[in-house]
Amino acid sequence: MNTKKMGLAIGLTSILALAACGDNNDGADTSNESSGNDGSGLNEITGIDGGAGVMSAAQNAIDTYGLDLALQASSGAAMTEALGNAIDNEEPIVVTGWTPHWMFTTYDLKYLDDPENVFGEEESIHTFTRDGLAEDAPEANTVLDNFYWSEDDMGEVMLDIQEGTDPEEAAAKWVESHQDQVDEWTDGVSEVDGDSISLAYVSWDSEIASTNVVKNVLESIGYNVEINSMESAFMWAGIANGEQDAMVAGWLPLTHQEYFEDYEDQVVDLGVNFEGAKTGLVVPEYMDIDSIEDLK
Ligand code: PBE
Repeated sequence: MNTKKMGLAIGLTSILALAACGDNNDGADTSNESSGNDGSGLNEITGIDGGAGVMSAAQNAIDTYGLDLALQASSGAAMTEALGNAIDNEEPIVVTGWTPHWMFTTYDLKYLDDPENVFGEEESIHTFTRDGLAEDAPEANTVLDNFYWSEDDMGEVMLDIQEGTDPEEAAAKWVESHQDQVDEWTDGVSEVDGDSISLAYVSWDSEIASTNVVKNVLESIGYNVEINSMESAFMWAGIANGEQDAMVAGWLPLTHQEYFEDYEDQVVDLGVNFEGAKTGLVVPEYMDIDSIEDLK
């Protein structure tokens, strides 16, 4: 109720502001839908799945900056498709984005400045296991603990998948061409004989890449690995209640802060597998705005 009223009030304010602009504009009647890429024709932020941390952060941004924009939930795939279509037509668009992501390689994009720091600073991606995995599957636990890679590494797998390679195959290709690095993850680990292990993940492009690589490496030491795609809330709950063995998709300190606080005592944090991750509102370079404040 309150947010709606506030939205209406902000909507009216911007109409009044536009009217005022018009007066000073030598009579030029520029519709706010037309020309230019200053974001004035936008009425929504193109989001991803509702359970993603970047979606709560985007809603926070709308509230904090008083934006008259609706947050549209969809999926990672639908978001990148909308982004690609907008770019083909040089239309304005703002999406919930994150790094690492192939979209920054494929398109000219920029993060909007976030002076209120709603999206936080750089983050790390952590590996988590269920309680007891270290005792039940020490070999897998060691590999999971050792798993660590860079933005270039993940980028290679992500881009390959984006260009049409099957995720399992892209992961296998990467493992094959980075055998030295993978050998460090499996160093001193003995082989197992078809033991089962499950990895939970969410179908975000970054996590499709990392989860498939870890699956490949665990298979190479004899595990029978099942990867299970689900919503973030189920991923965290699954590790906490022991239904899932592990995941490599915990974004901290901010993006998954709420999930982490809920399950901190029921999960095992094996530490960082990726540094320099980031989330924020992302727009094409051709847009004439630089800050979230410019979306007002
Ligand atoms: N992401 C990608 C996730 C974490 C990984 C940024 C979309 C999220 O927002 O929860």
